[in-house]
Amino acid sequence: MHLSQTPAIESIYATILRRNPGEAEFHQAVREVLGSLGPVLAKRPEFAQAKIIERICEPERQLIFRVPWTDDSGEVHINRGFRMEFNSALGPYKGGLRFHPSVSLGIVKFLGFEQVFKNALTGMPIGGGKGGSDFDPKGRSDAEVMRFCQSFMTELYRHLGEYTDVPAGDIGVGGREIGYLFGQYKRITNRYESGVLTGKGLGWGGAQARTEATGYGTVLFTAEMLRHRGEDLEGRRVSVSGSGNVAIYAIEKAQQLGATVITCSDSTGYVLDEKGIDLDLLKQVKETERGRVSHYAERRGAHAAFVEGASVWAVPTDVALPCATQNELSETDAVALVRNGVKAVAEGANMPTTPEAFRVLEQAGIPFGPGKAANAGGVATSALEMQQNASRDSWTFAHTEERLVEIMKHIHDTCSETAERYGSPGNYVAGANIAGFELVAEAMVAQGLI
Ligand code: NDP
Ligand code: 2IT
Repeated sequence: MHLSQTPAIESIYATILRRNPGEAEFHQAVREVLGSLGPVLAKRPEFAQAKIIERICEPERQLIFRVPWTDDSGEVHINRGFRMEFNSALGPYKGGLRFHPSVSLGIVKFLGFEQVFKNALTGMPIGGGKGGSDFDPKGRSDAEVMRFCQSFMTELYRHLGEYTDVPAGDIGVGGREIGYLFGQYKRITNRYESGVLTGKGLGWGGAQARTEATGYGTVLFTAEMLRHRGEDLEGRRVSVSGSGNVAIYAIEKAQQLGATVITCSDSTGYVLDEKGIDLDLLKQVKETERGRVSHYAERRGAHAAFVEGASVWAVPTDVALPCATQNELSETDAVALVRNGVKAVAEGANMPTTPEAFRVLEQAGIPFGPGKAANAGGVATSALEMQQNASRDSWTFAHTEERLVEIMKHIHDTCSETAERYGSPGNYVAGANIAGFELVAEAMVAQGLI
């Protein structure tokens, strides 16, 4: 399969495959970006001369470490910790931590790679990084999660700093985990360095609207895509996958904009709620009780049905927002969405759409917001949290949300104008990849051989 018509890029990609064996998700993420870069190299030979693509695909630093901890019965467990410090041309490494049994080197590398371009698109001074562990927090007590976080930070702290590397949450890492991680960092370093982590509690350095920002931003991006076609979300049926941080606040913003959100899901199946998701109940089940979406359906009664083990994308909908995890929207799903008349798709999760599914949507002319643009509101608001921490200030929810709205519009317009400038009008994937790449590449060229 040809990446683009550029043999030079084919050869770079072949080398990346050889040097990163078995890292399927990383290969997929690299292939998608490199597939957009042929026209950039043609226009800007200085990037090829400086071997920017080869350098940008190689993380600046890769950390892998042992995380020993004891469970409540005293049994010893050993997990693996990762931090991918991918690129610092635009600012300190910035990106979340994921705690999930599937976390591996290839997953963290793909997430770190995506983060580099996403963070550039925000226009904020943040480089790209990502980390995590194959630790599974599901079913663990608060005390177990705390001991794990303390052990994880006992190794990671030496690599962090508000000017060096600033983690945040991702799958399996929310406010509780950030609290335990921050406490241990402060204890080891004897510094109240607020800006070393984002997603903190509102009473101790966290930013208003950070919890909401990824989901809100995804819907704001979707609304912008629709607006450019003379449409909006009012009265639309929206399908969301996942039921975690991103999904919950995507549902909230879509409802605020007049849509009816009919689905949510977790790894066991999906809920179909034709009257529209009852968000208070979903928050109670997921955020307070850490329960499953099947519990939501049981409590919602006749309005909602829980469908076990099936794909949420089989449900007819106007707008699809995948907000769970990578490769959750397959080619078959995309065919079903198109057949059922979907009008827009935007990725709240990172790389939830397979390349084959994207091709189906592209051929059908469906506006498609790639994760590195559509879900960038989370990390952008993390950068706003860092800004508030640096100035020892704290902004109101309304002010922070206003900034988020401006940022998402800026990202949308940057992608749209860049796609147009490089001959792919309406192609947000090309626009996001090229605009993110140009910003990082220009900084790398200016900073010498780094
Ligand atoms: P949460 O842990 O809060 O929620 C994750 C949700 O996705 C859960 O409903 C979970 O179901 C589901 N899920 C996770 N793994 C799988 C899997 N292998 N198969 C099926 N379902 C799965 O995470 P977030 O909401 O924070 O993250 C969701 C996505 O958004 C991720 O791709 C993340 O990288 C991305 N993202 C997150 C940002 C943030 O600020 N948090 C910012 C930008 C992107 P279950 O409980 O059954 O596992
Ligand atoms: O994928 C992402 O952008 C995140 N998990 C959020 C990163 C951050 O630093 O806020």
